Amino acid sequence: MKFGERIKSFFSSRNAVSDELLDDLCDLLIEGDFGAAEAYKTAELLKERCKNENTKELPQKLAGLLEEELKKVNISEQLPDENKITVVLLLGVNGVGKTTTAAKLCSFFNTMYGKKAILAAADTFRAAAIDQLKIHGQKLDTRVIAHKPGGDPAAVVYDALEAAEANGINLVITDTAGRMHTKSALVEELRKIDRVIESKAEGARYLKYLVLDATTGRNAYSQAEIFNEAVSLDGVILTKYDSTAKGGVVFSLASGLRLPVVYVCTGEKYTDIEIFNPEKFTKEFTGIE
Ligand SMILES: Nc1nc2c(ncn2[C@@H]2O[C@H](COP(=O)(O)OP(=O)(O)OP(=O)(O)O)[C@@H](O)[C@H]2O)c(=O)[nH]1
Ligand SMILES: [Mg+2]
Repeated sequence: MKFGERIKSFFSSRNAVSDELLDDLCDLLIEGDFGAAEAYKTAELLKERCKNENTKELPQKLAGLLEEELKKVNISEQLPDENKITVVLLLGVNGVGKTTTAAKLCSFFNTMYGKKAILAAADTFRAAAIDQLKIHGQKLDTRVIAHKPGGDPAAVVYDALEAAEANGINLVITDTAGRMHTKSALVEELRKIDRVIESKAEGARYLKYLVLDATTGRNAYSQAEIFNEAVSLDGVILTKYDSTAKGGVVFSLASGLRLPVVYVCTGEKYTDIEIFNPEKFTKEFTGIE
């Protein structure tokens, strides 16, 4: 059952607003991957906004509250810029979908904005990762800049920026190695990539996105906390939202870390990516048609 169905049937089985209802709602939100503090805050706000005892309006009111929270984190500055180079750096733990997302973004920008990209294979850790990106590059008719396995990821990014400049391409999408949050190595490597981008593509629209697997629930929030502290993220790309993912973590990312979800991926095809839509997402989460 989709989580929205759960919220919907929760409200339809209750007929009066009470403290008990709000407590139960709090528990349900936590089950839906909310953090305890946000679930409590949401239930409290909902209580304040309930002027009468009628439960009919509750789903809409809850959706309104949640949507407001999401709209506090703005993504208008996150789309590729016409006048300057855009560099997208994809980060995250193993297997969340970084490489697939790099290819999807490449295809998305091309379809939506007619933009050609260069893909940078800065996951030099696994030999297969380089080939995986090259195959995407062939399918998408997109150039992939790669070095040998074990090479310096920052050098790959440097070469990708050079190639972009030389070919008049103003979009570079960078895949990176999956890593658990072993902080020091992560910070060191990313700092080096950062320095390269900042000196080589001065004034670029530089977007650091954490790729999060929606099915990992609250664990996704901990990953965001750690990566954000280490490298100050611009946003999140939520993958695998096509399966049993509940999605409540998206609201915590917004209210707890002020991090917007920028794209949502719902499958393995290149077209299974869209710009995050707070209204649509909230409706799905709360089961409102
Ligand atoms: N259903 C579904 N599968 C996805 C999605 N995104 C990626 N995948 C699958 O998840 C698996 C891992 O994807 P990758 O792109 O290789 O993940 P990665 O983060 O690059 O992995 P590492 O490089 O090993 O860290 C693949 O089988 C993808 O097809 C998605 O949005 N939905
Ligand atoms: Mg990968």
